[in-house]
Amino acid sequence: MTDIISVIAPINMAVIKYWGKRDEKLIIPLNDSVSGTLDPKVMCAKTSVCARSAFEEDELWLNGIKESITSERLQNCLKKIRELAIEQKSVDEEFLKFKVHICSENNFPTAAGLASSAAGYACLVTALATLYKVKTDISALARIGSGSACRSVYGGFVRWYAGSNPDGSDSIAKPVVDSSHWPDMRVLVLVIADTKKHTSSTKGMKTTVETSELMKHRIQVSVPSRIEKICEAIVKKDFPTFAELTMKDSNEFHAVCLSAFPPCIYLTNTSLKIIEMVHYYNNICGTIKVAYTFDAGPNACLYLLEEEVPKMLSVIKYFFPFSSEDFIKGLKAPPIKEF
Ligand code: 2P0
Repeated sequence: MTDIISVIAPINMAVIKYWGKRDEKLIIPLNDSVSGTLDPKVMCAKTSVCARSAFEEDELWLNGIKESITSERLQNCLKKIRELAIEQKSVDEEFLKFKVHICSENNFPTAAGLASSAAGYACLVTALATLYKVKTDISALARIGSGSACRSVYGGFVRWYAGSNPDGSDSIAKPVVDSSHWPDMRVLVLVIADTKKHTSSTKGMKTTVETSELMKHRIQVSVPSRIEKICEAIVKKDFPTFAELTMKDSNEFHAVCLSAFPPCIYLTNTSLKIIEMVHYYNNICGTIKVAYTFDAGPNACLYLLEEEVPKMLSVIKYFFPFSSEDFIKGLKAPPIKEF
């Protein structure tokens, strides 16, 4: 039997965005958020961990390249899991002295607004918790690594509760519905740029919280008014309501980013053209058939039902006749499935 634990975790695409923390260190958000988890077979992170007496140091490899393991977030995750293992006496004392080697890779662009840290940390903490045999809420552990990672530990649609406890103990993710609930839901990811974004989400949200006048309205009024409605729309499989709320939240999130000083600009001209294209299509259909949403990057994520996929692909090819294979490749995103 091998002593290597390997885990895969999918990315998630928020439909009500997380943006802004009430506690930077514990990664506790200012607002609840909701996301759909994608099929891990196509866009996922894979992490393997192993602890052995022969290892001299904790070490980390990311996409085949040796990286420093000193990142505060990574250290916090390791520390927390080892503390839980001591508390729960889940492994023997000898094992706790072993150093750990971590190998993680993504099969999609890293840090280009495609939730790579979410999948990465969801994987990492699940693998480490398995290695150290600890029993705990995995979403809370993942949150310590990267906020949105807590939503990637469940399939289907997931809600991350901001919670109100100062220690973040109630800031956890829970499924809204599992992946079998809406079987014809599809996600198309349009890869516009696979380069690293210039303002990280962590930095961007800090600047926004500190400087944006519009942020207060988003946290106090807009998000609370949308969150229950979108969960209800998901439960009822009410696509037009779901889609309208998704687009409005994406638009507001980017407006809020633009109102930061200096502004956080994530959308490009191509992103804006996609927004126009979707509204053009929905207008022709006479009802909302497709929803766009953009994270902290230019890549578009389209939520739509399976019957719309061929029609939407034709429209995309009409609007973007010179789109490269890479752009098209992104269109083959799978249905949301259980992770
Ligand atoms: C989300 N994003 O809800 C939002 C929408 C980006 C835009 O969660 O500082 O990488 O690690 O908690 O989780 C990206 O933020 O930031 C994100 P940290 P994270 O998906």
